[in-house]
Amino acid sequence: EDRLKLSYIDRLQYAKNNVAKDLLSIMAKKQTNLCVAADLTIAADVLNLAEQVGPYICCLKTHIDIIEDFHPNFVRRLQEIAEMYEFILMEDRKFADIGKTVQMQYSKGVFNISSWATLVTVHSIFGKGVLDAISEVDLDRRRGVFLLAEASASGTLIDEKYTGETLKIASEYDDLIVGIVCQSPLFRDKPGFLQLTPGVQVGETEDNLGQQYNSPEKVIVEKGGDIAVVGRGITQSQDMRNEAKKYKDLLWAAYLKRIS
Ligand code: 5IU
Repeated sequence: EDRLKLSYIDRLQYAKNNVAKDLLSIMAKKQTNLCVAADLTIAADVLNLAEQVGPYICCLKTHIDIIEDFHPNFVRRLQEIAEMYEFILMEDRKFADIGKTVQMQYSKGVFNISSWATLVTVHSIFGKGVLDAISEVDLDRRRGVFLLAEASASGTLIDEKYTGETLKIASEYDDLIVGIVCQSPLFRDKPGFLQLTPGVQVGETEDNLGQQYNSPEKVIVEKGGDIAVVGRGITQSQDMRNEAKKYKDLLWAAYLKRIS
């Protein structure tokens, strides 16, 4: 089966990971394949963003280590908002170290990521040990990983071999892996995995620090994205709620076009 031609709801049966199933259900129910990157540095601003875009997203992606006034109450409130609007929290931590260190970075420290982030991102550069480490922490099987196989940055050092080997690892860990972060229609034969694609903005092609953008339509129809990540396209808007709705509608229309 070609995942690019299947509806999100029809892909539920192929997903092995519980969070992947939840995510696909939410996407179908709310009719959204939009993930907002909450790259703001003040806790109250992130909460405000979450409340405004909540109705239009399937996932909110955080970088918890950029918050200047972090407090455990902040993530508790974020969890409440996520529950209220039915979206999933993803910490874009991009874990990259030996398994033991990642295990501590995941479940210890000030941020205690495993206690609130249902999804996390992981680099494949250190191999399978990292995934074993996260699996050991995830005892109740309600957590998931997006594994990085490509990057949106110009001049990324990731090559085809790295991408291919990353996909092999993902297949071996399909109970933990929810999907792949990439920029092209990889793993078309694996409908149980979701493709998360950042680098999405209307009317921009790049920033001044190496980020490269594609349009919502291109990312979903041509590049194979199942979930598009939009950061500044929404966070820098005067009306974040309205902008999120616009992106949601564009991305959903592109998805309907792709599966038709
Ligand atoms: N992000 C990327 N590109 C990647 C990966 C992650 O942009 O290849 I992997 C993250 C970085 C940022 C968000 O949090 O996605 C994109 O934000 P903007 O839409 O503001 O560029």
